[in-house]
Amino acid sequence: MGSTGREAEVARADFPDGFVFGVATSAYQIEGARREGGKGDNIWDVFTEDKERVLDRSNGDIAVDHYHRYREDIELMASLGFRAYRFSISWARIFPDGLGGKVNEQGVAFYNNLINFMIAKGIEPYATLYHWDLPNNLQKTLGGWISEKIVDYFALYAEACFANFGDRVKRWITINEPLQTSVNAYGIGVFAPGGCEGETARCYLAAHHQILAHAAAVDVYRRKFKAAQGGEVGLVVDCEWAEPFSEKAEDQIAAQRRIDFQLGWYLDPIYFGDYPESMRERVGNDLPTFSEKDKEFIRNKIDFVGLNHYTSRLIAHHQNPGDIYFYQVQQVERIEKWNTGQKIGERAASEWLFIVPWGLHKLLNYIAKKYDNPPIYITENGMDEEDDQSATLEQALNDTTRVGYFKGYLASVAQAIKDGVDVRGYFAWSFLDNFEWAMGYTKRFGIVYVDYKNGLARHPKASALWFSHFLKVIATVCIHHNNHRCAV
Ligand code: PNW
Repeated sequence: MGSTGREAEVARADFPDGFVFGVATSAYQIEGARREGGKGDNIWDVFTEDKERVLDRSNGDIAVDHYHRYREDIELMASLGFRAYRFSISWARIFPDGLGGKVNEQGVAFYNNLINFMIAKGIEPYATLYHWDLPNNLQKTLGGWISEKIVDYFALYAEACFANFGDRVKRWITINEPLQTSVNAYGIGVFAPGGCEGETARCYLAAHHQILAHAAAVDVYRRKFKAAQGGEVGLVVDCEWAEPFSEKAEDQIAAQRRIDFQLGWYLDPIYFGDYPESMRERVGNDLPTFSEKDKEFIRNKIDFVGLNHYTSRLIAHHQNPGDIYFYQVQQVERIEKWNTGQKIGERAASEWLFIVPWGLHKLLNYIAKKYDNPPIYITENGMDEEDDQSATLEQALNDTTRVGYFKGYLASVAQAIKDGVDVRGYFAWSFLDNFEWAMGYTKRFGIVYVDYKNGLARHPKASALWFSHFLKVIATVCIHHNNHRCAV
């Protein structure tokens, strides 16, 4: 413990044959083409019109222009050796006003082209239905995720996607990181649509309706599509590992509570039928209740857990932490240094992101134990560097810290698999540098560099080449041994 894990060596052969390696992105962060193809505005389009919302006053109007460059992007992905791609569908391209009346055929055509091209290049599509880009009309007319009506609109949208793309897409993700939408979008308001601090109950309502919407989408899939299409539907949750700051019982309990407030908030209702007891105790009446019918409905409506994991924190009990409401109510303090003064890990560019590979190993074991070893896909894992305007291209491509990050975290995944955790795939975040939400283009999470000053040209970073080598070494070995089972 305490080691950065950067020395860890890891090989493709440490993972089972069928293990999936891919890259991930999301629509608003890469597509651009805000007003093309009949797309309606979404909440990020509108939120970013207020320049103060984003650090560099930017937006995703053009982003990295993936809408027009998807062929080049998929070709690069395939040439690097990735065999899976997690992308998201922009709701407002399918239903521009979100109401689910008539599908926008141009939007369907775009994703058909994208999916067909992917498959032609040997890349399996993993599609996310909601990665934070709610049709603005649903925000304006209903209040978005605050309204229970959103559940029906989401189910209509999900159904349209299953009907149009489900013959080729076999892995679906309903919602990306409901926690971020609840806390950062509807609670604190640093993400679209922007909430207002103080209206504390909003985040619990947004969470509640996301859980119901997820279940409604899975229900539609199971009733109408599963038999013919044979795919699977999961939910993507994000969770930092919470390492107790000390041996003290109160810190041990606080760390458990911290995980309840990230992961249990979403997975406990689905696996066990209700919110964690630790949340009920602290949040009280602000936490909505599930009716018996709801409980029955949401129970086990999940085929796999998608886990987005970036970092870990030391957690101590604190009676009254001077923090935002959401942490105050948890009575936890999030700490970055051990009591020896040593940092939990090297920091990436984002102020919340410390490099702690061993945290993923612990978190995977935690999930397996708590939820009876469900199939898990790591749907995002990665780190960012600052957009350094003074760096040469050569310097910018030499992302050795990220190579170390991937080695350490992949070794941690391999370890968890050896422990018996049912991890089936891993997706690096992100394929491309992109619009990093409230941080705009100031942070670069890509394994492929995007040259914002030179026509958005793509250049693989050292980490992309490292990954490519990692993925291809096994192919060479297999061909050499004429072993068809592991040929890629
Ligand atoms: C994820 N945090 O969000 C998202 O799914 C991506 O769209 C995003 O680009 C990526 O992580 C990197 O930020 C998170 O503050 C945003 O702990 C913030 C946090 C976690 C995840």
